[in-house]
Amino acid sequence: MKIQILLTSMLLIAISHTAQAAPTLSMGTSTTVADSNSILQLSIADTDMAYGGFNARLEYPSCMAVTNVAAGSLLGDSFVIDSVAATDGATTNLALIAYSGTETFSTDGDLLSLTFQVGADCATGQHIVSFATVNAEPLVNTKHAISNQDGTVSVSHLVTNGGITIMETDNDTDNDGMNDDWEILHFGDLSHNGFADGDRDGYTDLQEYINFLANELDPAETAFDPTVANEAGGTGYQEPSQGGSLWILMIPAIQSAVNAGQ
Ligand SMILES: [Ca+2]
Ligand SMILES: [Ca+2]
Ligand SMILES: [Ca+2]
Repeated sequence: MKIQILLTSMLLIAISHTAQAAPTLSMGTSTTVADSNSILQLSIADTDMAYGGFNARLEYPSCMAVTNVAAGSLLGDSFVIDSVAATDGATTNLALIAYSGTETFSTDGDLLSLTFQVGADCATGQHIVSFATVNAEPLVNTKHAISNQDGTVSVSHLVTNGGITIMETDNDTDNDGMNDDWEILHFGDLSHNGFADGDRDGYTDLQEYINFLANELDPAETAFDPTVANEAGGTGYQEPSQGGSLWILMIPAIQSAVNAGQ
């Protein structure tokens, strides 16, 4: 009942629309394996004013469940966050609301961090996490809404869907310890052997994969990605060689060895 009262009181504002520039609510994406946890961020971009709250109803396959909804970096302590899930056949709906009578958010960034439990029965492939496109209630906007600073006006906005891609397990044809789907996702092919550190962040590609598999975040709370520099200090971190990439040091040595063998 609590969520319905909140939704009704907050979302009546969504009936009116204004000509404000359009911020965008976006669901993040992730890649994981079945029977694991995966975190997606609900973020906002193209902000140009102060906002007092928002609601959204997300839809995703019922083989996944949201087990935690936490405030993102944009929401201060006074924000009330509430959610309720309902499963309808093969799809689950999650109604979310976050508002504060005193604080606002006014810059681009993360609003909520959602932990998805990906069931062992989830098929491999892409699973869309989408914003609802129809109202569940005739009198209020249950799809999604963003309010202005004092909650009196609903702001025109856009939404971008996200999703979770579930990789096949036991899919490592080149026997380098890294799932082939994960390699192709990040590198485009299977040419990497795990020892390189292409993003020069102190974690080898294999270590990035292991940390990713363990749902581990780096010290900046960012997911591991072999193409994006992660914060130093996480599991497996090793100070990168001074003067730049290990590759820069190794390639001349490899080249000279090749030449010597010719
Ligand atoms: Ca592989
Ligand atoms: Ca790296
Ligand atoms: Ca990285």
